[in-house]
Amino acid sequence: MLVRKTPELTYADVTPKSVYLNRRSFLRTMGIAGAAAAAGESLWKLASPEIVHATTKLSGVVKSSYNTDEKQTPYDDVTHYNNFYEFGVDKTDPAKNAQNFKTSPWTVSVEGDVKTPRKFSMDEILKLAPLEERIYRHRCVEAWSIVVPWIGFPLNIFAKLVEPTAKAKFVAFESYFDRKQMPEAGYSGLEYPYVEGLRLDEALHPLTLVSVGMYGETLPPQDGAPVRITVPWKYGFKSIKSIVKIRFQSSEPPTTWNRSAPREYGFYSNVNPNVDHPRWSQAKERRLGEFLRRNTLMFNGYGDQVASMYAGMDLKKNY
Ligand SMILES: Nc1nc2c(c(=O)[nH]1)N[C@H]1C(S)=C(S)[C@@H](COP(=O)(O)O)O[C@H]1N2
Ligand SMILES: [Mo]
Repeated sequence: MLVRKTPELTYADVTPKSVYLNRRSFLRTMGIAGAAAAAGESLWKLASPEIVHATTKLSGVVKSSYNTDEKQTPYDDVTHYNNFYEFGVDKTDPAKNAQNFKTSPWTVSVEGDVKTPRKFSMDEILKLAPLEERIYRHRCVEAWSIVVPWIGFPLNIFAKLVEPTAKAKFVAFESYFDRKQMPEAGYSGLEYPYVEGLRLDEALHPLTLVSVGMYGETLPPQDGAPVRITVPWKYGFKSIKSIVKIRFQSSEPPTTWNRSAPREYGFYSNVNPNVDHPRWSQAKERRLGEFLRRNTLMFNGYGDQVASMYAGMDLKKNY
């Protein structure tokens, strides 16, 4: 079984240099100038396999009141330093291996203990609610962090449409999985499809976002196209990518990393600088593109909004 490596990030690790090196060797081996001319494509586009999957601008995006004013992480870092184990375990793998991921047609089934279960097409999802820009901090359990301008709407919009019954106490999420499109998945040692879950109150919290875009455009495949969940006060692995199912249910759903290593990853996984990972400290983090580490904040800095949901809970036990 593959386990996460101890995060010993150097500056080189947070600079996706390998991407540029790959681009250059691709150029050399392809004799690209001729190919580009023949295809009527720009040289740069043909030489950059990682931007084959086109993103499109999202219009009518409104500003949100939940934004951090911290400096946004450059797009190139957010799209070339990813965890998306279905497409490989190295941080630079998803940018390379997810480009031909087929994200259309796409439907998300919202089901379970609800009055009116419904399947939503991507076109429907894009029109469900005003799309907001949410500039969130994102803290990976591996002690790196990013600031991303997501585009989306609160997950509670889905709940209003399907009306969970009194039985619903949790929400389970499931990612798309297709071994043919994700041949690298086998190397990760994880069970697929990737699954995650939230308690009902966490899922309905206004900060919990259904993300359909970032940096003004639709999501690139390596960041979870065409639709993912973003939960900013929890470790990054709770923010499940490329979802096809949202299920309201009475029992606590299994989650991928908890299944794989229950001693290391709990169900709640709230960002908590005071609870070490069994193999490393969570007190500090490295913002991609920065050299000096910063202190990790309780609930990733969203304590004012979310701490009351955990009142009376022992967060050392419920990690
Ligand atoms: N389906 C799926 N979702 C996933 C993952 C994954 O491997 N598969 N990795 C998680 C982890 S560990 C992190 S840190 C974030 C990374 O999101 P980003 O690449 O958009 O920054 O996605 C999360 N969602
Ligand atoms: Mo992560």
